Parts: sequence; structure tokens; C-alpha cells
Amino acid sequence: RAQQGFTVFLTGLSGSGKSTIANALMVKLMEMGGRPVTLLDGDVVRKHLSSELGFSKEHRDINIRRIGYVASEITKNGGIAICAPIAPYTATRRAVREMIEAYGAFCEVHVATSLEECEKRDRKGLYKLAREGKIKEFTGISDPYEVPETPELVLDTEGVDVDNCAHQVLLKLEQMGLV
Ligand code: GGZ
Repeated sequence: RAQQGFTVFLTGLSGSGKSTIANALMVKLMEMGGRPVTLLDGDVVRKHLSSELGFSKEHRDINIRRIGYVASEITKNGGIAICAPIAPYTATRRAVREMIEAYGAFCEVHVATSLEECEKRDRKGLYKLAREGKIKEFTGISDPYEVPETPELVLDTEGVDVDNCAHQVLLKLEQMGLV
């Protein structure tokens, strides 16, 4: 029997490590072979699929639903989709889950790096700009992030390397019977 498709949906603050973990996970899944793996990273999606959108609740919701739709098509065709947007709203994440579970499995991973840690790292200098009011509606500073209540996995990234985080996701996918 052909294995079902699935989507891994990483959600968390800007700078939490979603992209890095998503990339490491993609490499591991590709090495296992079998199914095509598609990465739908936050900033890449914003460039190619959502370039007209900003960061209001309405626009974030449209962005996440687009990602969800593409992931659901991939999942329907038996592939693996890895999504890595902030996705700050519980209701929107739930809508995406429902879209995908119609065709395959959904694994929601909360990349739970604290705001304090993300702001301390501030790799792109965005938190500083947000604190200065130069970026409006910035998640965690001047815009909400609703913490996932029942994700399949919570990754506590502090003091844990990327490879270990990606490995934890892989173990969860094994437990779920997906790989
Ligand atoms: C949050 C913002 C904002 C605001 C620009 N709020 O660390 P990054 O830079 O590369 O990732 C963030 C990215 C967030 O886009 P998403 O599509 O993942 O967001 S959502 O799921 O809410 O639609 C950040 C940058 O865009 N960025 N302005 N105001 N992040």
C-alpha cells in the first residue's frame, strides 16, 4: 500500500528557528527517499505567492490559507509538505489542519523559542525596529501570537541544536506511522 501524504506545519515567532529546522528536516526526509518533499518557507511564500500581502490579521490569514491550500494539494498527491510560517492565529491553523486532514496527516510543531530568546538573538534586527515602532504589527511585540494548545510536538530549542530538533520531528513522524 502506498504511504499517505502528510504536512509538517512549523509555527512560532520570528527568529524562533522554524526555517533552519525545516531545512534540516527536509534534508533528512529526502535522504530517506521515496516521496517528494516540498518546503513552503515563510519568506519564500511571501515573495512568490503572497507578495501583495502585509501583516494585518486579514492578510496573515490569507497567507496561511494559501500555504494550507498548496500543502493540501501536495498531501493529496502523496507528497510531503513542510510549512514554516509564523501562523499566529489558532483558528487559522485549525482551518489549515482541516484542509489537510481531508487528504492525509497533519503534524503541527510549535517551535517554542521564547520571545526573550528570539529578541536576544535578533538575527535580522527586526525586533529592535519593532521596539522602536519602525515596524508595526510585529508578532510578539505589537501583534499577538496565540500559543498552540494541542500541537503534535513542542520543540524547546534553547540549548538544543538544529539537528536534534529535526530528529525529534522525525521521531514524531515515525510514531505517527508516517515515515
Ligand atoms: C512578523 C514580520 C513582520 C511583522 C516582516 N510581523 O524572521 P523573518 O522576518 O524572516 O520572518 C518573519 C516573516 C513573517 O512572515 P510569515 O508569512 O511567516 O507571517 S504570517 O504567518 O503571520 O503570515 C519576519 C518578517 O516576515 N516580518 N514584518 N509585522 N513578521
